[in-house]
Amino acid sequence: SRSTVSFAQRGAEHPNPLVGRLFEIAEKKKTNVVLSADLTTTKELLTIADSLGPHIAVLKTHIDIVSDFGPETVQGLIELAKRHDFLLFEDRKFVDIGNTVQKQYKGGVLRIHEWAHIINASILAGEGIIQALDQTVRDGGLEDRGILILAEMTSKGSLAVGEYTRLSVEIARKYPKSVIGFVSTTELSNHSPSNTPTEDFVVFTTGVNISSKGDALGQQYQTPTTAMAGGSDFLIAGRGIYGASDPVDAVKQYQTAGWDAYERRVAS
Ligand code: 5BU
Repeated sequence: SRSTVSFAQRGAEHPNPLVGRLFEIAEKKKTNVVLSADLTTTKELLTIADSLGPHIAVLKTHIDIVSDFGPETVQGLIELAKRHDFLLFEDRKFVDIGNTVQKQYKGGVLRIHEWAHIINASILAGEGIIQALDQTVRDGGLEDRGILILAEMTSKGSLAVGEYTRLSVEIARKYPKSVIGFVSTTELSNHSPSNTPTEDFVVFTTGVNISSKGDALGQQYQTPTTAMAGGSDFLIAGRGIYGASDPVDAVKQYQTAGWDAYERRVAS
């Protein structure tokens, strides 16, 4: 299993430079927190990104919920990502046929490919979607771009289970240049380094909250500690952090809980 290997070592050994950078940021800042910044105005989004930036490795957006989205939104995110050294992850959940997702990824009003280091996609439509996004990643002229496959979801009654999850891994293996890992609750593939030295998928886990078990709309939570014990590498948390009365204090709690669990795991 790769989950007991240090981020520093995994980053150094990883063939994908974006993953190298991700692990480097995590080690440098001692954080594996991904802030799910589900704020709905540019000002709120940039304000929270600025104040919590020092404590996170990645900022996850739903850019289509920003009511006054414009060039300043993207410019602001890019500047803050540089200033505080975090990556940008647009949680767009691409799901359509290959030809359509290429246009949604590169073009439109959102131009996601220009600014988001990480995107995610579902394999509901079959392998063609990953093939299409992989093509854009490789031919797009930007080096640091990666895809996460949505292998599981945290909402109640999710259909992304069993065979679906297994096929997510199978497809991921075919696109090593662009697919960097999964959104899932566990380490789905644990080939030992001697087996396949290049296989090391990064696990991003949503549904993380220290003080709540879920919401009224089907979200189901676990804590940073249980997520890390289950094989997660990066913890995605939204309302538990930005919705707290003191978000800076909250993000520090998630940072400490996540990093302590990581260090225990690597030491074990
Ligand atoms: P929360 O406030 O921590 O519940 O926000 C969770 C975020 O992660 C939110 O942006 C969701 O859209 C996203 N999410 C999720 O909750 N569950 C999943 O399985 C996936 C994404 Br994939």
